[in-house]
Amino acid sequence: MKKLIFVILTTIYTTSVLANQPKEWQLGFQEAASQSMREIVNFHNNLLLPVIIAISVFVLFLMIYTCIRFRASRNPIPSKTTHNFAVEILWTLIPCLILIVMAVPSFQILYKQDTIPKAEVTIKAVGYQWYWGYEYPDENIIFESYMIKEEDLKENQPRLLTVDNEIVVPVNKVVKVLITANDVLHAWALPSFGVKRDAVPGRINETWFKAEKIGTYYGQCSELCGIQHAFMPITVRVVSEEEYIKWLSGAKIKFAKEPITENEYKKIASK
Ligand SMILES: [Cu+2]
Repeated sequence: MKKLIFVILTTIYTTSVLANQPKEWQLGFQEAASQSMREIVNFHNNLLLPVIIAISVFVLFLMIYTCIRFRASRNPIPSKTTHNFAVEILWTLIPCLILIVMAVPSFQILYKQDTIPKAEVTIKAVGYQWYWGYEYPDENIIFESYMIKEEDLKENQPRLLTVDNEIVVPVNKVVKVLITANDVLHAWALPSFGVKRDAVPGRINETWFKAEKIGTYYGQCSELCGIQHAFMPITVRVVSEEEYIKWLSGAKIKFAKEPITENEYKKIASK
């Protein structure tokens, strides 16, 4: 009994502390933290799920009905019908109509995600075997982001998802992400933002998100890219505008891409 209470308590506790990462025994999506993820979740919950359940129940009913009604003892002389015009038209038309009904909202969401609003922060993510490299092209910032090994994790840092240098972005700002790779195919994916794009060597893909809540969000490389595919997580820390500016001034010195002059250093440090 004590053990059971402990398990229930730890489940509730971890749920409230780590809100934006996969949870044990999780069903469904991670909590949405952007408008586009909310739309994806609505589409799934209010349209896809009912359609899937209705079709499954209907097919199950047909199978059970056929097994009982047309079993050998009840129906000794089977029908030899091979064609039925009306039924064939129906079982072609109805699935087509269902697909069209699903396609309309689905395309709406897809095209909305594809149109990138004016970006307030731009980040370039480069996939390497096996870590992510990030650049803030407008801020002269470049750094690498490696997973922290299990034995080095601190308290509350999730296993296989925590990195040494995370991306920091301001809350409620449009962040454009330019995605590419340096060696093989990778994919930059963040479930809470509803974002997933392939990282292709020699090509730049674009995506965007606007995080609505302050917090830490976790994602992973989502393209089988080699032996350490599972060990190149993505961590995004969403912070307030002031905190972001503070982080920027530190990062501009720590992660400077082009060497900065003494004057520039003083200017950044004074902020
Ligand atoms: Cu990868």
